[in-house]
Amino acid sequence: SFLSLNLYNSFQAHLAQKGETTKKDIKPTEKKIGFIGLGLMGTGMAMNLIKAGHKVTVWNRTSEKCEEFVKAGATQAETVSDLVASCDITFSMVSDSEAVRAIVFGENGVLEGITEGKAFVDMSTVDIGTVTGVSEAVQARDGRFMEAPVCGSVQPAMEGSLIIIAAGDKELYDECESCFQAMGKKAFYLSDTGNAARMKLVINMIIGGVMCCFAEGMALADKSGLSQSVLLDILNLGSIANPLISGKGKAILANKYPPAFPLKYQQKDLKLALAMSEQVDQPLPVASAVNEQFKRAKNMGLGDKDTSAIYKSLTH
Ligand code: NA7
Repeated sequence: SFLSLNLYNSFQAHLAQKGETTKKDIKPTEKKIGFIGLGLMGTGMAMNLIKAGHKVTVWNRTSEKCEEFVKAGATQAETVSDLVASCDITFSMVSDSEAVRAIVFGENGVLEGITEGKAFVDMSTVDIGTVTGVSEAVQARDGRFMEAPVCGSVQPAMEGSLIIIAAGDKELYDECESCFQAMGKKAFYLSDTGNAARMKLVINMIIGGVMCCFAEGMALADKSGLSQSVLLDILNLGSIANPLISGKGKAILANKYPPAFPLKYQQKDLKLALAMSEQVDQPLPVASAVNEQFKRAKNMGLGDKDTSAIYKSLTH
C-alpha cells in the first residue's frame, strides 16, 4: 500500500505540474461513503473521494493499508458489515468474483450490514452471475445495488480519470454523481444490472486481443532483424496510434513490466468474456487463442506483472 500511495502522490504531483490538479467544481455529497478494497485501483479511487471532500470510511482485508487513509481524513471500520451499516453508499473495488462474494456473503459481510435503503456499489470486474447474485441478495434485504466497473488502470485511478460504466438502480446512480466525478472523467448508465459487466468484458476482451497481437508484432519484428523502436515510431504516427500502443510499447522496449493492469486480471477478463459468449453462441476464435496465450503467460509466473508482459511469453 505504501507503494500504491507513493504512486498516488507522484501521479498527483505530475498532474500539478501540468496544471491539471483539483477538480474544483465537485460538490461532494453529504452522504456517508464507504470504500472496501485499497489495492492498486482502490487506493487512488478512495484517495480521490477523500480529496474531493467526501466523508469516507474505509475497510481493507489487510487492515494496515487503512492507516494512510485515516491520516488523510478517513474513518476505519472494523468489519465490512460495520462499514456498510454506518454508511449510506458503500463502494467496493476488490480483485475478482471470489473476492466480491467473500466480502458480500461472508461473515460480517456486506449483507449483514444492509438495511432498508442502504446502497452497495461494486466497481470490481466480475462475472455476470456474481453481479446478478449480489444484486438480488442486496435487494432481498431492501438494500439498493448498482454495478460500476471501470475502464482505465492504475494511472487513471490515481488521477481520477477513470471511465465508469454503471448499471442497476437509477436513483442510486444519480446519488453517486459527485463520487463518480471525483473518481472518473465520465460515467455511463446502461440500465439493467449485468449490462455494465457485459460491456466491461467486451472492452477488455478487445484490449487483450490488441495487446497480444501487438506483442506478437514486436516479437516478429525483433526476430526478423527489424528495429522495434522504428516499428513503434511508425505505429504511433499511423491509423492505430493509441495510448496502449505507445505506453505498452515503451514497456516492451525497456523490458520492464510494473503492473498497471496485472496480466492475471487480463486473463480473468478474457475467460469471463468467453463464458459470456457461450450464453449467446457468439464465436470468438481470436479471443479464445488470445486467452490460451495469457494462460500460458500466467503459468510462466507473469501474472503479477503488467499485461504487456505477454510479450515475454512470446519470446521465451
Ligand atoms: P489489487 O491491487 O490486487 O487489489 C485487490 C484488492 O482486493 C485488495 O484490497 C485485496 O485486499 C482485496 N481482496 C482480494 N481478495 C479478497 C478477499 N477474499 N476478501 C477481501 N478482500 C480481498 O487489485 P487492483 O486494485 O489492481 O484491481 C481491482 C479490480 O480492478 C479488479 O477487478 C480488476 O479487474 C480491475 P488485500 O489488500 O490483499 O488484503
